[in-house]
Amino acid sequence: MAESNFEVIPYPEMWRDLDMDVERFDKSRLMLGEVYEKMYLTQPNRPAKMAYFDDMISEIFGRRIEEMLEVKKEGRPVVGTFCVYIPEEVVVAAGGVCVGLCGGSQGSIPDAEKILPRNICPMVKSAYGFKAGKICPYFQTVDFVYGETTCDAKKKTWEILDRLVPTHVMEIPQMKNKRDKALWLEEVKDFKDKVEDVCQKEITAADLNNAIQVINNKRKALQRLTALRAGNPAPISGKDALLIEQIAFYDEPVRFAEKVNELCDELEERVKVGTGVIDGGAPRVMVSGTPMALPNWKVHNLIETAGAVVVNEESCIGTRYFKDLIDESKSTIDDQLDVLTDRYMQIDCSCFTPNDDRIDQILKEYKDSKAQGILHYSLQFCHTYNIEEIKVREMCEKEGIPYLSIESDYSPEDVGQLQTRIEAFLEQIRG
Ligand code: BJ8
Repeated sequence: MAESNFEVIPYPEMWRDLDMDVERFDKSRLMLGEVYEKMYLTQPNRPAKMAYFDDMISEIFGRRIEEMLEVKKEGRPVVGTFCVYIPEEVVVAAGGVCVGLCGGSQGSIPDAEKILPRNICPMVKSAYGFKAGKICPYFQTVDFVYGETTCDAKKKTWEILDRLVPTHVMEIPQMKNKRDKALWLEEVKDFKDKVEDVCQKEITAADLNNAIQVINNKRKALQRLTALRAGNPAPISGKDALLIEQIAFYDEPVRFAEKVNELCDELEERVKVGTGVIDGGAPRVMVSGTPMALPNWKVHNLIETAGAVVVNEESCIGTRYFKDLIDESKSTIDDQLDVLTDRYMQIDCSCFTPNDDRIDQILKEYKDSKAQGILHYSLQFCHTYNIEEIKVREMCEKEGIPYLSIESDYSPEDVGQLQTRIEAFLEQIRG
């Protein structure tokens, strides 16, 4: 195999200016480059248009941060988030950047465990640890963080995180009745006020309408990508699709949509002529459950290394983020916020009760993606997903869908055991 020149580019001076632990962070940079090269660049028959997304990873700690610093210099807001409930349209309407913060790596967990309990969700610990250890340039760049009250681990951690970076919290309702929507609408209005406050600019109806279109276009591009993955043989690997979904949370949205659409043009051609990344007879798996923040590629890598392909992610990194759009026809701020709130209320996170729409949605996506089995993935200590898993399993039993449920964290310790279970699951599909 030809030697690859892949590198995650270092920006030590900029990191120093951002008050980061440069020496330590540089080790993570090297590690990310090695893992990426091994997991991504060795995949056979990748679409040529993945080059843009490879470049995004190589510039993940540099160019995009520079762009965000430019935005800040101009007095526009840079807001960090951890949940797809935070309405990014409002930030974009203010000319700002909404960025999903890091929370998918084992490397930052020891920093968090110096203060947080060990037995909470790894995503929460990882995110907190990135800030505490000063090892995430995104965390060091944001004006403030917007958290939410989706789960106990998150909502209590925001109080502690606020000591390190200004952290505001939106109250997410836990049910979907009329009064819950009314509460959520008030929260969205407060969020808009806060963003306006930071940038000292009033968001107009024209601003918000434009932002709604920008983010709708991003979501439409991701919907198009998802639909193409139904092709057999699969025109793109699940790992590559997951990577694109992860990049959606930090790339500039107009450019990102354009690049995803260019990739989709290539995939359309592939589907037409029957070119795939894997043989058409390979097992097709849908992954459902908790989100996988970058660089959490563990489960997809295990599935695809075992000779199968992932064809859909029913999670907040996947379809839950982009399946719903906002009505673009409204011309007043009040009406726009109303339809925006409607769209966000459709997100079927397991923090809601009841949440049976999610079970119907999983079955729909299973059929649409032409999957042959469902792997339910839950992060350790995520009570809502772990318990909702019961209903997902029951639905799969009723529908005769091959099913595997796994609970995992970011450490490599359970890789051997997961591999054995995934191989047995794939045998069941093949059988
Ligand atoms: S809308 S899924 S992004 S909350 S996995 S931190 S719930 S203990 S991530 Fe999520 Fe918003 Fe819901 Fe989506 Fe808590 Fe569970 Fe951890 Fe979670």
